[in-house]
Amino acid sequence: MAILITGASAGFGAAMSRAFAAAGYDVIGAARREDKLQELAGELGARFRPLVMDMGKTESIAAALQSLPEDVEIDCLINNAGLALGLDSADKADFADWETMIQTNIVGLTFLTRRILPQMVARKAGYIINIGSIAGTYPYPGGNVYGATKAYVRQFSLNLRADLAGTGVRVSNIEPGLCGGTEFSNVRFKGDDERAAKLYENVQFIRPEDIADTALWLYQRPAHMNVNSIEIMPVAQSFGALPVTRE
Ligand code: 8X3
Repeated sequence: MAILITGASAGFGAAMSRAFAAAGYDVIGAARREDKLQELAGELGARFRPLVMDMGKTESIAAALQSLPEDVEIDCLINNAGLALGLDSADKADFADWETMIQTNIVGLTFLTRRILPQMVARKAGYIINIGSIAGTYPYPGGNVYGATKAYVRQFSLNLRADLAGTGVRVSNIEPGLCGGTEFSNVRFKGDDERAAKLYENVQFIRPEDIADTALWLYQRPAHMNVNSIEIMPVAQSFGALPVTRE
């Protein structure tokens, strides 16, 4: 039995790989960057199997799965790979960025889930843990397509539960808010590391280890218990009033 974690080369994915391996589980860590995966393999040893996979390309996902030994059973799929690109308003955003987010956050996640589910249903056990976002629930300026992809992940998670009734397969959506210590904002701001760093200045943000703890806690709940969704913010982040435009 193994835990398949996408986006394992950094951030939440690397932290979850560490947490699950430390808890004694075999981890298959999937990502594009083989050198990063090999580094993690060097650190985690035999419990960690690197799997080179580009979540933005369904052919790459299919080929990576094909390369796994036939007897590998995946008991938990953690759909962590995903990205935000840009924070421009919808009339100015780069459509290619939108396509990339849709391809990775929606199409890749959906394709991989569809490929893994039959073996879980056949075993009448398994767990899909999706990494959504508070952006899937709360709109914010510039969140446009990123938030929409995460709203998809939220509803897909809930609808999976409807389809999987009676199979014993569990589904949870973890919805993090402001998290530091990942490449998320460096990717979003396309290498403008100063802008990314500003977001986390003087804030006690959520850390990848917090999300990893949560994923492990979910996985270790008894088989009869399903947490549908879990929304996590730093104490420093809360809600604002809805803006009103006055004439
Ligand atoms: C990450 C949280 O608030 O940057 O998904 O969209 S946020």
